[in-house]
Amino acid sequence: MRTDQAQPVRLSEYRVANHSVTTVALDVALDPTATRVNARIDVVPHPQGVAGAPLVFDGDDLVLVSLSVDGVALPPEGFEATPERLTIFNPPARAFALEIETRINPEANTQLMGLYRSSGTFCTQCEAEGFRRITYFPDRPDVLAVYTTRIEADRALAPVLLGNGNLVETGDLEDNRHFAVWHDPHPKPSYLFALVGGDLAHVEDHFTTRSGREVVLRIYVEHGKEGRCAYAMDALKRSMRWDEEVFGCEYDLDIFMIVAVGDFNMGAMENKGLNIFNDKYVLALPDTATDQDFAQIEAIIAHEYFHNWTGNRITCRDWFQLCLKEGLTVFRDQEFTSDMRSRAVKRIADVRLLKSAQFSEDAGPLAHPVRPEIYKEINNFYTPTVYEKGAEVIRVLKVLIGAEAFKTGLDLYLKRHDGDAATVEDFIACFAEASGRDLTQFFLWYRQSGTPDVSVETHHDAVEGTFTLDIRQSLRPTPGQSMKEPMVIPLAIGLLGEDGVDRPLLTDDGQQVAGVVALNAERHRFTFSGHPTRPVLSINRGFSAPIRLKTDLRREDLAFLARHDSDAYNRWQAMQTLATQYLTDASEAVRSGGASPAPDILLEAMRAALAGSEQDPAFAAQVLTLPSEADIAREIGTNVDPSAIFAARRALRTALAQSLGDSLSGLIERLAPTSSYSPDAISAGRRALANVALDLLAAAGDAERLAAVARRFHAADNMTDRLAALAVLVQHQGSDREDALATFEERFRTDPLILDKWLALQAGIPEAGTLDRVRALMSRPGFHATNPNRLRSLVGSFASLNPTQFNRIDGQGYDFLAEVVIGLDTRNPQVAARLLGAFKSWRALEPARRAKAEAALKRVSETDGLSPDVRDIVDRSLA
Ligand code: 0A1
Ligand code: ZN
Repeated sequence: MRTDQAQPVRLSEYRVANHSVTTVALDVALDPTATRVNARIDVVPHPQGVAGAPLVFDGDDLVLVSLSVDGVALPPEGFEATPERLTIFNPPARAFALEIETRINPEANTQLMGLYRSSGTFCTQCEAEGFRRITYFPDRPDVLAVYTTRIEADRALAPVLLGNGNLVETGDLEDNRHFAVWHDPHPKPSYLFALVGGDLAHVEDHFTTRSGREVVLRIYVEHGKEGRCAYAMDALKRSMRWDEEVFGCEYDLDIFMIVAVGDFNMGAMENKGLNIFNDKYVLALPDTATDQDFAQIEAIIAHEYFHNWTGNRITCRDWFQLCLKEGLTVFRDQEFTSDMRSRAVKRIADVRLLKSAQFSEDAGPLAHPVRPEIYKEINNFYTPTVYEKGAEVIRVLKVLIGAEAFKTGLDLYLKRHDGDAATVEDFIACFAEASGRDLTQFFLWYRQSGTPDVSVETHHDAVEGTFTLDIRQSLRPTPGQSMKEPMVIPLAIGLLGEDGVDRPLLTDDGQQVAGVVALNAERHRFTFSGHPTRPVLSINRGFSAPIRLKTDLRREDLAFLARHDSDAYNRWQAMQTLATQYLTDASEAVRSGGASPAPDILLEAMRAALAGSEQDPAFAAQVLTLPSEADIAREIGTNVDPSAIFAARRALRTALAQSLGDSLSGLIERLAPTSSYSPDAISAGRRALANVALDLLAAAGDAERLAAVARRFHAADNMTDRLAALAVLVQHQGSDREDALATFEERFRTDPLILDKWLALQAGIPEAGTLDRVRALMSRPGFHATNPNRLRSLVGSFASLNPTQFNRIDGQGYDFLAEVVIGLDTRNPQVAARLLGAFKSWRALEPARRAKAEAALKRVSETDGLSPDVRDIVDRSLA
């Protein structure tokens, strides 16, 4: 077991491996507690490596059984094998074959890295550094090799044996054993290796690629769950077609497999030809999955599939380049969803996620650049910054150089670097070449952490007919970066006339300009002519840059933009800004005991949005969803009092329920379904709007309205409506809540994935009794405290989605999380470290809570034998 002595790894210290590997033949005899692994590894000294250097391979928790070079066993003085490292002191200075036998215990593997068992199925997870838990290897992404995997097992225990690539041979062995041999012709890094053995069912389909390759598609699941795979399969076929049409990327093996497992640390993994998924992102039927689940399944199936090119065919030179595959693949899956569903609604959802998960990371002690330059534990860098901001930065690039040069650059990248382990520099060079632009300053988006602040002051000169924007940018210091340079920031803009229509953008000498202004210095002035009357500025349209924006727009202007902006994203943003401004003022008033501001303008804007809502229900659902408590806390920034925010938000919701009640009820009636459930985007949008309206309508706690919600809960014929009604009921004390929770539990008691939703809703109840409820749920018999999905649903939801209860003034919320993290760390450090990340905004709290949070973090820090994962997070959090 590794403990907390990790040394930092630095980008500046990258060196090629002294030994590279051309081919790997693995022979794995599966056994629950004693799996034998024979690896034959063809090694060559790297021409750029240190000549005559010892061979050093990585290991983690390994037991060496035997070792030979070119078929001859090595004498004990010729090597050293520890659980963490294999060193051969004088390896041959030419190509040679290394044979390594190790013994591993999948049953005892609770970290879920390397080879482990999930409900009896053998499966692997090798990204980032899990392959070294199977055999000794240069476990780094720039060592690419061709793998052949032979797997054998007891036929009854594991009738299904899967590996990367194409199946080349199967056969029977003595003692009811059997084997399968898989060969993957595409050189790959060890993190993309996978194997699966178990008693699984599958569904099968086919896909013909544009050049005529026939591909078998299979999804493997537990027996009895075959009927829940249809949506995932359909999403896979649409992803394959779309990637050919939009990016020119074609699949390159004869079979593509997805295996769903119940115990998985993350969402899914793009192993070559053999994706392994958290079953939450595969299994779905109308009665078991919400619209949001369907949308997530579609996006994650696409994401993992798209990695086949961006990640697998072109991989990363080292883990500092993680955004090279993740940012780009998120960008690609976002584009896919935009094409499958509504582009504007997808953009809004992505920006919501970026702000809630990434802006908060950037503002706290865990801030790091999209491409970090130092890490202690790479598992802690699978972050919203690398993924979501990594995708945003690519979008910034596209806005800066234009869609055409962007496409040329990407085509060039896919062609030039096919088969490479590449860097972010390699990637950006393709766009510099395609656009003829110097992208040196743009590269700061990868190097500087933190969210740029941009402020805009406007000035209208009625006599001259000019409208001037004075724009300033700044970037606050972040851990390890006290000085910052100005960034290049493209801002898409429009100027609306009194009629709500965009006016032409004319410079002061009368030239018409396109709708993007780019900042590249600390201050800029842009003057537009032809405005005898004051226009209303719409800026950062489509969220063209991931910045925190302050403007001098008045509340009336924001309400005007919410109604008229031709940019749908900015119509939504205007309403959010209006609501956020109101709620920050109202929270401060609650805190100081002053009078709350009048919400009139906001109420009117919401009323107007409601009136037009049926034209685009999915969009309207977003507009009518108020900023979350965490959104408001982020806006306030320092000295945050979660109780005051909650009170202000609840008062606004009550006011909205009272003032818009009739319109909301009418809307809900008109949105009632006329046909049976379908997960398509249009139907999902109608349900989303109805459920947002339902939630608002019940906000005042009116008994009659709550009874109507309870009826809706009992009558629902799909999980979306059932869960939405339950989510409303749990917010309100009383018997309806407990009845509904009991009904739900009774109905879905045998399905842990569905009960996760039930756990998450209870963890989110904003009442003092919730912590006891969460503790009680944790100790109920069906709760497997080692399963990542269970933990995330209960503990993760409590810590991240229940601001008033996690931030209890008595500090018990923090103590609870610390206790769970300490207990879990010895079994699953990765998940423990992720849960601990819920403390990421602790320094922004008001002093009393801040002291309690700090004490809890210190308790974690003082625990003996912490994993490197938790040690890294707690140290950075306290630094
Ligand atoms: N590459 C995967 C994410 C992933 C990372 C680490 C894992 O190990 C526990 C698992 C998955 C993706 O981007 O989907
Ligand atoms: Zn990914």
